[in-house]
Amino acid sequence: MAREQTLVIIKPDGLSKSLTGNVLSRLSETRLEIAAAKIVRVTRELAEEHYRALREKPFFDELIRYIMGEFHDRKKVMTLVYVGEDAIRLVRTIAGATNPEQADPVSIRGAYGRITTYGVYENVIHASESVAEAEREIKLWFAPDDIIFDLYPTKNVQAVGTQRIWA
Ligand code: 3AN
Repeated sequence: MAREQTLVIIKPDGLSKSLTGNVLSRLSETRLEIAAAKIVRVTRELAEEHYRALREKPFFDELIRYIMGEFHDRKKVMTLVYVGEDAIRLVRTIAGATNPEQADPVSIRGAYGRITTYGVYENVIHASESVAEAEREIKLWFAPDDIIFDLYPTKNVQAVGTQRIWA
């Protein structure tokens, strides 16, 4: 088994239902290590890039609005990187199947997910599905310095333009 990393997103329904603690407790059963964590306000650009493989799906627009928090009072998500042996499979097993009605009732999605009357799967968390997708997603959501390990090669570039710092 290989040491892997995987991206987890606690989606707006998870935050709105105050499930963050429960979800993190369930994920800690994996014994994986958290290497990065942050709260993010999701822009349309970020959402569309994250779900670009689903662009042609009939539920794409609703999915984008869901991850942006437009259906919830919490317009934010919590994003984490978990690292360790077999990380992708371990997290996806605890997450459960994509459809919350078909997910193992003991899984996170089975216990806390729902299908809304407008047909969106509100399934509480996202978990990367492969090594390649994990790399793409982690690089999309995190900068190298947000993560405590050097997971992928980096390069130094000269900063250009203005930067906002604490006053
Ligand atoms: P997973 O998140 O399990 O890898 P994907 O990547 O196929 O599944 O789907 C991404 C997200 O799109 C799901 N988490 C869910 O919110 C939504 N979704 C997937 N399939 C459907 C569907 N048939 N109807 C409505 N929403 C869906």
